[in-house]
Amino acid sequence: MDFQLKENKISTTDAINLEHKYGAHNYKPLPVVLKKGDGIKVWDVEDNEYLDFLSAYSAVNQGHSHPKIISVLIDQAKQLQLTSRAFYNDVLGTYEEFITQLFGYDKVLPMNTGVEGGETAIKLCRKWAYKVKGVKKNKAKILFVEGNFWGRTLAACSSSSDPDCYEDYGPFIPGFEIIPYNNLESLRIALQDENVAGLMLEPIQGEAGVIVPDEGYLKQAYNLCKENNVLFIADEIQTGLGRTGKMLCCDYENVKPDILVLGKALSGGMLPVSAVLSSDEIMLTIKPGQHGSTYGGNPLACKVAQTALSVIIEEKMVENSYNLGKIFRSKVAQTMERTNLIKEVRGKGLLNAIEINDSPNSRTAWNICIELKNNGLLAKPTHGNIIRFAPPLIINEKSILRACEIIETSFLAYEKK
Ligand code: IF1
Repeated sequence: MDFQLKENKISTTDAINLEHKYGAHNYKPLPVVLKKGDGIKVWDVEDNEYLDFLSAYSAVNQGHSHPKIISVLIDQAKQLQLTSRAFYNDVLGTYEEFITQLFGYDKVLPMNTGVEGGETAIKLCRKWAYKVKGVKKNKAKILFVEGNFWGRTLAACSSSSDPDCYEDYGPFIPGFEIIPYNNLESLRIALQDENVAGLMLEPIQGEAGVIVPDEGYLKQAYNLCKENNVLFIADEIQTGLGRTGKMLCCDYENVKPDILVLGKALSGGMLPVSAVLSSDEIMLTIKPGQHGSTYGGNPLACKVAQTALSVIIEEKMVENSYNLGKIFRSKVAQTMERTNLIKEVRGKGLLNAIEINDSPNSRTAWNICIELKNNGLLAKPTHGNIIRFAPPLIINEKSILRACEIIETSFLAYEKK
C-alpha cells in the first residue's frame, strides 16, 4: 500500500468517488470539489471561481485564509501548540481576559466544537440548579425550542424536534423539554415548573431556515426567565460575531444572556474553538476536575481566537454585515417581483435565507443551488425549500451586488426550464 500523500491534482469525479468509497455517507454535498479559498472566494479543482455564500456555516466570517489569523496561527504553531490544562501556559489567561472583557462576563470556559460549548452550558446550568437554585438532585429541567439545532451529540439529539437529528439515536437524555419558538405563552406556562433551570435557544434559528422571532421575543423571554430564577442561555455559535449585523444577535434587544455560547467564527475557520461565558456565580459551580477537554484552551486556539475577534472589530465587519445585509434583502426583494419562485427573503445582517415557493420536500431548492453553482455562487439548501445565504462579513458592495445578479439570473433561468 503506497501511503505517500496523494498528489493534490485530482479531478472532481475522482475526489467525489474517493469520498463516496472511503468516507461515511453522513453528508450529501453539492457536486463541487474545492481546493482553495481566499477572502470571499473559493476555487474548485477545475479552477472555477465561486463566491462563497455559506462561509462554512458561518465559521468563516472573517473570510477564507485571513492573513492576520494565518500569520498568528503559523507563529504560535512554531512556538507552542498544546500543553493540556495539566499546566498553565502564557497565552490562555491573556485570551480569557480579552474575551471576557470584550463580552462583559466574569469568566470563560474554553472548549473546541460548538456542540461541546452547548454541552458545557447545559452542565453549568444543571450544576447551578443544584448548587445555587436548590433544585432537587437529578430533577433539573432545561427548556429548548422547536426547530433548535446545536450539534450532533446525544444531548443535542435529545433536545431536538427534528427526526433527522434524533431518529434511531435513543434512548434520549432526560430533563429536556421542547416548547414552541417565538411563543411567550408556552414559555410562561413551562416556567411554572420550579425544576426548570434554564432556557437555551438561538436568537435567530439558523438550521431551521433563518427563523427570525418577533421583535421583543428575546427580551420578553429573558424577562420571564429572570422572573422565575431561570438561566437564559444564548447559543450564538452561528448568529454571533457579527453575522447578524450586531456583535451578538442578542444585542438587537439589549439582552445579556446568563450563559453565552460562541463557536465557529471564533477561530475564523482555522480550527475548532468554542467558548462559554458566564458569571462567577454560575461558572464557579464547576470545580477542578469536574469538566474539561484535551484541547480546550490550547495556546494555538487562544492566539487564533483573540486575533479572529480583533480583526472583526478592526475591520468593522459588524457594521459591514448590517449595511450589506440590507442591500442584499432589498435586491432580492426586487427579484421577487420578477419570479414566482421566491416566497420570502428574511434575515438580519448577512444571515439571510430565501424561502422557495414550493413544497418543502421538492428538489427545487437543491436544483437552484446547482444553477447558482454553475453561475459562480455557492449556497446550500437548509431545511427543504430554504436556501441560506451567508457570505463572509468582509464582502463589499460590489460583490454583494454581483451575488444578487447571480441569484436573479439563476432563479429566472431555472424558472424557464
Ligand atoms: C452539521 C446545521 C448550521 C450551530 C448552532 C451549535 C452548533 C451548530 C446554532 C454545533 C453547528 C453546523 C453543524 C453542521 C452543519 C452546520 C449547521 F446545518 F447543521 F445546522 F450551521 F446550521 N449551534 N452547525 O449551527 O457546532 O459542534 O458543529 O461546531 O453538523 O451538519 P459544531
